[in-house]
Amino acid sequence: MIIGTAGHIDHGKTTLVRALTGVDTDRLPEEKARGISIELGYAYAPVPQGGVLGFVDVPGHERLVHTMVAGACGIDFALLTVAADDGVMPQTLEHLAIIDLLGVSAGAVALTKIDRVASQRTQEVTAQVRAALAATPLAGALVFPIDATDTGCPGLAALRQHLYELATRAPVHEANGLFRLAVDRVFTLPGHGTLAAGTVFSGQVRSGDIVVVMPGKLSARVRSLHAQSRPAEVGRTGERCALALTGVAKDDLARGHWLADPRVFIASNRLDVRLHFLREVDAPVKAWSPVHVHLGTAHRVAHVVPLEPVRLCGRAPEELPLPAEALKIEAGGECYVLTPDRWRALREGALSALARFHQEVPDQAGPDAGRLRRMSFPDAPPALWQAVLAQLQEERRLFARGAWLHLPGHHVTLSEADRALADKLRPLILAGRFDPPWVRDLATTVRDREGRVRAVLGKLVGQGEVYQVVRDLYYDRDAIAELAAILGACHREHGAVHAAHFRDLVGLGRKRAIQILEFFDRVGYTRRIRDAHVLRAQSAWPPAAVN
Ligand SMILES: Nc1nc2c(ncn2[C@@H]2O[C@H](COP(=O)(O)OP(=O)(O)OP(=O)(O)O)[C@@H](O)[C@H]2O)c(=O)[nH]1
Ligand SMILES: [Mg+2]
Repeated sequence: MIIGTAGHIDHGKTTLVRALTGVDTDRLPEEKARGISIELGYAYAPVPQGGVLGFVDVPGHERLVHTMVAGACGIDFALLTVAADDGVMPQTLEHLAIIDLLGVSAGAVALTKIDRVASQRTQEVTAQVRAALAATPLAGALVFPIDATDTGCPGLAALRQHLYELATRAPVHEANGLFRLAVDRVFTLPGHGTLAAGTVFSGQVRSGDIVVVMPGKLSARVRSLHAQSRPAEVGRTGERCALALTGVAKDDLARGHWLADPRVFIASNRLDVRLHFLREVDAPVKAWSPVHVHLGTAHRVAHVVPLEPVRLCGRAPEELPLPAEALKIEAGGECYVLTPDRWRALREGALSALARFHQEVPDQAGPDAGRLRRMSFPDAPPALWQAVLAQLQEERRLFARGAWLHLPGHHVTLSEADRALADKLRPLILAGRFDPPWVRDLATTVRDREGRVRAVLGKLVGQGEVYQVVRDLYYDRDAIAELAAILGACHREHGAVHAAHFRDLVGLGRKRAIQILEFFDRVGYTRRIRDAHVLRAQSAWPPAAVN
């Protein structure tokens, strides 16, 4: 679990982290001299039940809010620190708002410096803090009265125990998705070369992996890594990691860069965002208003171009002209506004990914729409992707055969020997109807190698003659059409299709019934909603390629 401090300057954040971990995170001579934090500080403490508490200590100075945001961007838990003498102060509220905007919904409050005030004041400030938290996701956070200079203070022991308990119960981050880490610190160590540290936002990284430095596209190899301050083979989502890199120098990297799987990012100087205004915001946001953008650990100055009227706390919306060249694409009930460059990049990207696919697997008819999207623009909204493919089809630069997309001129050819084998296989598969033989059994019957049977069936998939429901299990197109009709009728009668019902209708085992339903989801005929499958709007069999 990564815990980030938050709170007004001088309220005891660094002192508290030192009391909890034994580490003084104010390392710079300037920090020592001025008695304030300037840079982000990092400290770790083992949890007795296993695991590690990671702390990111942020500065409270009002001019260092950008540093605070960089530190807070990867945290799971906010430790809001309020000094009992001062009470709630401007950066208490500002940091709280930032935590809220970052979506951090877990936290606790350390009410420090209780040794300096009478107990009545402690109660007063507790009430102030409760009021400040009331409208935020931290409303239920526990408040721990603490003297952070006294390591034997009972409130400190209670806070530590609370953090241990939360850390052992904290949900494990899903480590799926492509790797990306927001760099917040770059340094060198003798014998290790350049090191970059930060929180892993998604995926995982191992030593030996190639990562790119974005923006910029420099490649680096991960020589070794530390996760949560310990040597590790793999670093996962939610962990703070330091990567020792070869192929880049210290000056190639800085806070604000991402280290990522080479497929994650396309650098851009434009960004679509949904603006959420804090209650206190009173400044009008107009076309081309300058703003500070904090994204991960990066901080940039940018201009806003509102794409719809901006509503500010009940005031009448202001109207905004779009740039003259902006394209409006209506798809799937949404309106997407794109620059012509972006639209062109989506179209050309689809075509070049398809060309690559044909080159790599010439024996296959082509990918389906979802796969092509994942290969080229995994983040593109499916509805927008549908519009891209529809236009390419209209222009006859892309064609669909069943669910498979292909470029003009691409077709899968069957040799005479392939066709002879196909003519033996198809009747066997057709005879199996809803429970056809597996590749292994087919190979035995026709006395040929499994690999060859698989290859020829793959080509028949491309011709739309058979469908692969799961690996090594192919259904004849007539059987699939029959199953699609049963599914359609069941959906019309009940409004949704459940596995148990479908199993009874087709007379198969539960596992196979589910495999067939998942096949129909995959090819876009149906869509899964919790444990039911529903027909997509205007679904017909065979499905249109664009889904
Ligand atoms: N008496 C007393 N002093 C405290 C307590 N907590 C912090 N201090 C003192 O308050 C001063 C500021 O503490 P820091 O921990 O540096 O405060 P900070 O919130 O990290 O400050 P910035 O990082 O600059 O925002 C130091 O002199 C601490 O010794 C406390 O609970 N009791
Ligand atoms: Mg500090």
